[in-house]
Amino acid sequence: MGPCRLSGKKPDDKVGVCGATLETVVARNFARAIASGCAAHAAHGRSLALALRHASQNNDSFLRIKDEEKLHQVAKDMGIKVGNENAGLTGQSLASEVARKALADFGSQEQNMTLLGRAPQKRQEIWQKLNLVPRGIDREIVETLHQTSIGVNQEKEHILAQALRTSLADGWGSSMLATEISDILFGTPSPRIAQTNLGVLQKDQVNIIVHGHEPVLSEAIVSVISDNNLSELAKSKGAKGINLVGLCCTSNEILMRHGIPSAGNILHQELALLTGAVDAIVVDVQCIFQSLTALAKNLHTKVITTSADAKMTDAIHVEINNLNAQTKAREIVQMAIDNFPRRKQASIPPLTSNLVAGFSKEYIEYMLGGKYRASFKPLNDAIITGCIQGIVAVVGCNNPRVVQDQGHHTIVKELIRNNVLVVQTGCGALANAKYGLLVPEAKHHAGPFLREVCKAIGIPPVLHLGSCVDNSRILTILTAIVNEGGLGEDITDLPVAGVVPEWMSEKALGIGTYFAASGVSVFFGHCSPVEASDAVTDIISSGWEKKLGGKLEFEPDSQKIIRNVLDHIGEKRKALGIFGIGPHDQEPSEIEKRKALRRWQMKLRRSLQQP
Ligand code: MSK
Repeated sequence: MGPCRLSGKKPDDKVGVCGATLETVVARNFARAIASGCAAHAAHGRSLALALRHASQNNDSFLRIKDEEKLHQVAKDMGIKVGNENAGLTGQSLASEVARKALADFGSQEQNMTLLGRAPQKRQEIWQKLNLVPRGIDREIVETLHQTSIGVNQEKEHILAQALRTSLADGWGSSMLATEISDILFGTPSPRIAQTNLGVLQKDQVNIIVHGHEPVLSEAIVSVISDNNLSELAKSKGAKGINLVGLCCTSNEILMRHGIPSAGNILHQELALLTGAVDAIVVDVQCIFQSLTALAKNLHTKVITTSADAKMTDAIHVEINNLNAQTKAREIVQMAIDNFPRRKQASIPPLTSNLVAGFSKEYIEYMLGGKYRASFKPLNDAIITGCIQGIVAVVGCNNPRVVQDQGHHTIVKELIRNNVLVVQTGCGALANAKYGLLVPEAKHHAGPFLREVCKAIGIPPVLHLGSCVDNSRILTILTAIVNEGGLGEDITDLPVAGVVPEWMSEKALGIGTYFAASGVSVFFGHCSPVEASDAVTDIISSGWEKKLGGKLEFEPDSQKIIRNVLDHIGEKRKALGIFGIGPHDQEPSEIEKRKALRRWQMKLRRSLQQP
């Protein structure tokens, strides 16, 4: 009995000791992985909701309301009365009510969650009709774990429907809450120029890496790092200063809000330590390799854990909470400074690339129309005229089963060459940042249409949208495009797709599934977690596509993924009846291209002239 994997057993008539069929076991394991991924985002979202509550109750906390406008928007979307009229709430009391409602979303048992109402009306109706509306974040995760335990839910479609429900509680629930509350507390991102790759480490400075996911730790360190006393202490130990850098998704958080350099994505964590130049690596939760402490034994590097949820054998534990964050952050920086004289040989590869990080839905609206005419119209017009063929989110991890960053780079380069605007989050964003695709100058890699759009607006062809919880920004952007009009009535009508070339984490499966449930088709690379069962593979691809408009496909060949994505975009454009119909290899003529471009430029000018 167990673990229920039935590995190597095919065809589907093989069963486990309890009679569980291969397809039931595969569906259960897939649903469990999704629940686990969603639980990671749930813990992240909850910790930010608690941070917001703390900020609303403690005037002297380092946690403050930094973006009032975002607070008001989120409050309105949660159905809270804002402002002084009609007993509306403002300031601390408003923040407190938003925190209360956010926390209630986790514990809710039967009500719909607060931010689900942001989705297009048609999408909400599909969820209602298919009985996929999540009842509460924690409840759906618990339900999935219960239903997939021995002898409970045995019908593959029913198990997979529960996986969809759970993923929706993540995308439109915990991840969205994490993103929105991070913006409220630390500021909504706007583009910043920064650097990435191992060359951001400095030979003559105290190097501190922050690694993990939740922004409270990194923001606490950022808030103390320029303290004069700490700089003086560093100088007294022979260092020229203190160099704070990020890694993995924590890096995305501080890149997009402070422009703090990034040492790279997940597979750089051991490499960074191997330079011998890291005086402390400070971690919280998720994607942190257990190998770090074993590696650090051969070096002078201190590995410091900070989360009550995660300890590592042989690491130093300095627990950070909302009350003590700044004091403990100062202690951690001092430990790194004290460690600097113990540094022996350091060898830092001279590799850095510039990137522009920090495009949010709010900034995209602003960049397309200015403060008074903020709008998605020019973007919709660019899609309608064919200047932008579609939008593809290329997201997710690195995986040592494949060459690091190769999948991300190959796919993104080909998509932008085909005039597809790419948005990236997480480790994928850092992969292409290293290749120099996240700067406006990268427009020369883009097709002629997209290049002109990038030139007119002054953006890179690949937009950095944040960390892995910030995939929820993509949901709000797609909803804004639908609401702007001209491209159908639902997310699934849009010429968009998701790609996860080097997926590894269960979180990536959760994210892909909430996109499919929201109507977006998602193409995963390298291997399939459900390949043992053709029946399950069919349900999550053609089965979900019929019901939801979105599907999951697993394809190891990057070239095939590119073709599938471009064909998918072509089909969506055809269904909308807009210019640029047809497969990607049928290039429009030069005259058609020039006409389309002129049409879009005129529309852009007109929309900028409107009062
Ligand atoms: S860190 S989940 S490896 S994107 Fe968010 Fe990167 Fe994947 Fe971890």
